[in-house]
Amino acid sequence: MKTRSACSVLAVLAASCVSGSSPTPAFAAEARRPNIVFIFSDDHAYQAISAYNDSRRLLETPNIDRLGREGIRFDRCVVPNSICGPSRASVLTGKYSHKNGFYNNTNSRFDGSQTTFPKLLRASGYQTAIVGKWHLVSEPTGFDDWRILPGQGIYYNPPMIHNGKREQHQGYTTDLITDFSLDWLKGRDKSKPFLLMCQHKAPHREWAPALRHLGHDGDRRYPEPPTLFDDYAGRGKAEHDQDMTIAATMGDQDLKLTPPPYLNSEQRKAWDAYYEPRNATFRAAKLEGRDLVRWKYQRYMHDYLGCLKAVDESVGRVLKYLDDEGLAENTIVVYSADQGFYLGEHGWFDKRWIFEESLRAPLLVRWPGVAQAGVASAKLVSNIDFAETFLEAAGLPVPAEMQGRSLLPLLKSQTPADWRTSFYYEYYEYPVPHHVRPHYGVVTDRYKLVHFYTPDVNYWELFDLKEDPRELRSVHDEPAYAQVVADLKKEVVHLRDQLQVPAEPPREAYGR
Ligand code: SGN
Ligand code: CA
Repeated sequence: MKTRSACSVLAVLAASCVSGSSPTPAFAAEARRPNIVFIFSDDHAYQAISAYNDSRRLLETPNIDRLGREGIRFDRCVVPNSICGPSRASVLTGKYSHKNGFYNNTNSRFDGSQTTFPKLLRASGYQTAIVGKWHLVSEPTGFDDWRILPGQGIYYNPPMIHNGKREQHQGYTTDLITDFSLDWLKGRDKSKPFLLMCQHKAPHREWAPALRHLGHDGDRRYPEPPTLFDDYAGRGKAEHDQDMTIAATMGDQDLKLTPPPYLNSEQRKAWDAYYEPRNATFRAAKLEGRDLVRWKYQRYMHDYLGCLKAVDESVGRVLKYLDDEGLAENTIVVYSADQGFYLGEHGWFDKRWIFEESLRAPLLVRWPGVAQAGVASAKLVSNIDFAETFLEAAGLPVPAEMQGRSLLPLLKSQTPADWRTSFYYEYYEYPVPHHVRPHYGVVTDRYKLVHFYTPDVNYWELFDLKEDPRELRSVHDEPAYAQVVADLKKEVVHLRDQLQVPAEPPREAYGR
């Protein structure tokens, strides 16, 4: 229940926690408040988690899958704005981009004075830390300890910023983020509950795997998605006009035809030993047309999935630590990513669209004794719900300004009768980097209504996921769907009103 304004919640909690050493009466039984380990990767497509049973079976992820076996797998966790920073801002604030002010990755800056769930947990006596990818421009607030990658971060030998101080590290970034996360856990004050946000850079573009994972697939030939050569017929100009295809947009560094600049000489040797002979074969073959796209797709999959091998190992190391320390029972472990990602569907990589592969993030939640084990939920949930879920789990009131809903009843398989059946989506960043036109729309179990509205391109589309799960044909203008269109247009208006979406986004929402 949303009871008080954010400010008053913070004020009450801060006032009751000033002494620091002795717990407040309300939270005297600290041992019973659950710890929270939030593992968040960047651009991890659900298609690349074996627990999600994608028909291509691209990768085995035994450690992430364990969370699904011992907890809940959410099959329709959608994001409000499918790119990195905006998604992270929504996780922290429980609010849409138009409310937290972080719209895009080109000119937004997170206002760290806002209420966030880590701040509220911390004020109530939790120890809080974030390690890894942050990507919100301003410095983190609400954490006792933060160690982040500057900007996007790099895959090897990354600089990091530790509580404001720049450090230089050697090694593979996913491993380092895991090491620092475990170090923090080991050094924490064991009398307090904790929140650890372990946030990977991987498997973000340019998909550079750990050296030990080069060749992880034994030169396997990956199944292609049925829409690898999509011609975008049945959809409008926005879909035709994007700049995110494997065919045209992927560059030499993405494809490892040129090595990344950040490797040291020893790393470079191992890198070249894997890529050089394969690149030579590729160059000699002088591939063109579809054969070239096919080669790029295979290289992309080797690299993207290779990155995920290390992410899955990281999850394994964290779970082992919780097991070894006897913490697993009283710790909520969440695995999710900032959005979905295209693995060749529609010929694409990247994200941004309201369409399924980019809209849906993976979400697995384990909370022994509370969350049902081995259950899959098809309910419409969102990362906008995370903040409220964690606050409720910690026994804290939820600020009225938050726009999600706690997932606690769903974890217990007690879905409230009035659980949401529609979700509002809005994407802004345009025209760079991928020329995906701004759009907003509404998503339900079965339908998706979307409006592209730039002056040069202005049209609505409707997709019927039951008849057309791959979203290849807009049925917006088909008479048989007139009633659905009318109902969903009403629903968009209703949701925009409820969420207080301004009639027009501010100019800066689109970025540069
Ligand atoms: C960022 C974006 C990617 C995008 C590149 C474009 N990630 O890394 O989606 O491909 O920029 O690079 S995000 O974290 O901002 O969402 S560029 O070289 O084409 O400009
Ligand atoms: Ca991302």
